[in-house]
Amino acid sequence: MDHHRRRAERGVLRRGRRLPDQERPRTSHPRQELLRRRATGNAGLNQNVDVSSTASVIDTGQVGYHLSGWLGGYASQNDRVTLSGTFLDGSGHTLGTTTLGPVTNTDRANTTKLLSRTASGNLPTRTRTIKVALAFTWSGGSTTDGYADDLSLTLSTPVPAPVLSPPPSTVPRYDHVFVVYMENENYKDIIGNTAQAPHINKLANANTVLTQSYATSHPSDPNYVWPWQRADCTG
Ligand SMILES: [Ca+2]
Repeated sequence: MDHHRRRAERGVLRRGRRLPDQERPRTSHPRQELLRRRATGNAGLNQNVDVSSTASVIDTGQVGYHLSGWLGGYASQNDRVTLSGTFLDGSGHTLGTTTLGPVTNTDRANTTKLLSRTASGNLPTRTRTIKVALAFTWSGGSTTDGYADDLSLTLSTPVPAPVLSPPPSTVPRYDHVFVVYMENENYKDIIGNTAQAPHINKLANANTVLTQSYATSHPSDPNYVWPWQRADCTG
């Protein structure tokens, strides 16, 4: 994400390059990060874009925005998606909105596909935040089949990244950290096995068990190095 271009966050919605065969939209548009919801019901996804760092330019009233996206749905079902941008002042009050879609089943001629939708204009003066919201509306069937892809919000002026000011930490430092490795037994053979491993289970029950921590490879040597490298520690 550069300072010219802000994209809506994907977040809780499933993303992927493919849909199930029976629901794959027929479009020549190359999908990169398709958004859809799987269960029934409505859903929303929001991202607040802080543009306060370019306030002085916005307040001239000459900063343009361009909101765009590919919106669609499944067959004759009217499951649909709306993309909106809400312009907020420094107190969170709404100064204006712009909306794309929804693309209804009628718009799609009851076929499964995505259609391009765009909106442009000038930011209201005093805009400090742009709330980008994606709203999925369920109509029928066993899944919510509104689709959205290639969502983009572009401003005509650079937006420098806001300066972050982390609060001072009040967490005390550890004087020492001891790590004890025990291996050659499977997790399930130890945790819960109070008959053969009463002490480790007592420790586990009284403290924290990292249930999503996994070995990186076999044999064991790389596992001693991996926790201390400052790379991806999620495995
Ligand atoms: Ca549906």
